[in-house]
Amino acid sequence: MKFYVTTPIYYVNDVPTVGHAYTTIACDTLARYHRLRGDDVLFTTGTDENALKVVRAAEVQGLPPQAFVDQMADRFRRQWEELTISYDEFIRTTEPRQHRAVQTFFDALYRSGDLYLDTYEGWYCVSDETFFREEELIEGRCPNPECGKKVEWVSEPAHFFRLSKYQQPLLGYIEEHPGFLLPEFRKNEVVSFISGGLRDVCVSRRASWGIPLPASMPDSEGFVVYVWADALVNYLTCAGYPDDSARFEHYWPADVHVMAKDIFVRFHATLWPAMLMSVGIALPKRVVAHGYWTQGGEKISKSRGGAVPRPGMVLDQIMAETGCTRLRAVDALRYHMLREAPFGQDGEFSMEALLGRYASDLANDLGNLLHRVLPMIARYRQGRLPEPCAPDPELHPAAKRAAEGWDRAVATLDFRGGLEAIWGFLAVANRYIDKQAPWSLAKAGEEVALDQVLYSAAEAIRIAACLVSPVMPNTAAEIERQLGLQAWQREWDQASAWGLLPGGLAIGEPAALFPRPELAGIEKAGRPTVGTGRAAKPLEERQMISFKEFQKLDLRVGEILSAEPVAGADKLLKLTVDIGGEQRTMVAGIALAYKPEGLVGKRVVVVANLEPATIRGVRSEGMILAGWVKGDDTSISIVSPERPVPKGSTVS
Ligand code: ME8
Repeated sequence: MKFYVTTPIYYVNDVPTVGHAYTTIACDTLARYHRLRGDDVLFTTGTDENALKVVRAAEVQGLPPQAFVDQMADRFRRQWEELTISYDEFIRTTEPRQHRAVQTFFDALYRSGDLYLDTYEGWYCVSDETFFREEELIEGRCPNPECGKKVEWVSEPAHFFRLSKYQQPLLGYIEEHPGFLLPEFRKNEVVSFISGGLRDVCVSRRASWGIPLPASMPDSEGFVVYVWADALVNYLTCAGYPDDSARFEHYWPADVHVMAKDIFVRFHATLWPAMLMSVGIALPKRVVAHGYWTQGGEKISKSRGGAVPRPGMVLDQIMAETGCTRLRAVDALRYHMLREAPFGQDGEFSMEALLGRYASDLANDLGNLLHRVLPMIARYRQGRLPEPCAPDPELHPAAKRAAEGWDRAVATLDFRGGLEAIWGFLAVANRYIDKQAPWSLAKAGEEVALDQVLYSAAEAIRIAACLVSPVMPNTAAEIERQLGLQAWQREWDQASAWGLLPGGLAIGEPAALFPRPELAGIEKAGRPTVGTGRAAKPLEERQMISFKEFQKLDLRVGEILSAEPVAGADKLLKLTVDIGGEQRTMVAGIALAYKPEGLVGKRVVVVANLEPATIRGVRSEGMILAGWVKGDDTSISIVSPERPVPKGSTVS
């Protein structure tokens, strides 16, 4: 099976943001997954360099356009390498192969009778590189809500493409191919856009920077191809068009074009399929639009002023906050972005949420699995894996469910759903270790059972590495190294298989996978590490309370009976706590440090006589105590009695 996946080719007027990184990471994940399945993958990305806004950006920098685009394309390439993007082709639209492809394509458009010369009179938004009619403008500006920039009047001879001719063929095609456009609600936008009437579009400009119209076309002198009509053809060029027809026949049509909603309706779901219909080339199998990454509700964009989150900055911050390596930070960013936003919807980008996921999902769920099991193999079995045992009746089916869950979810690019399925397996694996308590088996001298549990737990780790590898390739390789699997040939089927680890395998050198800040001993200015506590002020500076005042506090031991997220609040959990014959609802800001399911049954210390308050519509009747580094919600650690005491016991 072949699998051809594309990112948009990005404008090089500025360096990439986390928004560009997201599309590229999503496509990389698809490419890696399909390679693991043994598919022949073509994964392409690149840069869109023939735009007017690129020429203007070069002018601002005082550079000739070619020197400017060379420099910027290089920055994109380096950025993708840093994020371990495994592209097969990086195309630049200034390359000769793109010139040949675009000219061949335009020649074919002309021969199909769909190009004609006329005069364009209307508006052009340079930022969006889009032509607009007077009635489309909003208060005389670009109607795109994320742009709203001033538009320029254009009155010049231009070539038009007969888009209007394709209104019915496009609607028919969309109806007959239900999987062509995703998600469904965006497909409806496309249908209403096309049904609203299509006008012929201008596809050439009088300019010197860009790809000249083919000389074979009459009246081509002095014209270059409109940047969008040029850029879309990159998808054909990367597959071998027009020079390598065997390669082109093999890879085309693309299996999926991925992009954000900004360039979906007008360009990828309307203009592109219509142009392909015109020249008689098959349409891509699937065109998919995801939502925007926002900050403060506004789209993160290169042209927006202020601090725009760039991938490099984000990696620096993850490393500074956690003490992890750069490759681990790369994987944390990749994981967070795919897990956070439901595909198709907008997602708010926040470092706080990213670090929360780092602590709970990566350091706790994934990292702990490894760090609990490998030291026990070292300690109880001198670092050598016991012999393979029969498939564990809990772990093996759970692994299969996770792999199938990912397969199903990823077919519709539901990365979040796919990762939830995988994290379901990690929860089963962690529970397995709790339940089997290998440390107790060791104490009791139950050697056969201990062998079985250690082997099964190691298999669970091997499977986890395989499952997470499309999203976190660097972490998967590091887990395998720590297991002792150097140069392991990973395949997707191995996630559902059992017993692949050879008995007697010598496990590798352990190292913290996702170190936690408190372990890395990171000291922030004015911010002590967790555990060392805030430096105490001299006694006389502190506000003192009398013993009598202290006695007013009704502190009691409680047990958490249930925990669930509070809708619309990232940090809050709604808890039901039994404080000794009485059940209370409490809202606690601990969601970045604890998962609801891990809290049930936990003993906590509660302020039982705190005035009730309504938080996000939930009445909270008390407060649970926790230690934390002020300002760092991921550092929260609940106060729990050191030894079992009955619920309702007084704390004083
Ligand atoms: O449109 N959220 O290039 P471009 C999500 N050259 N995705 C985002 C994003 C955000 N805040 N910001 C950028 C172009 N993206 C054309 C494409 S293709 C034939 C030509 C991603 O540099 C997303 O994939 O403006 C979006 O569609 C793309 O970058 C736009 O990149």
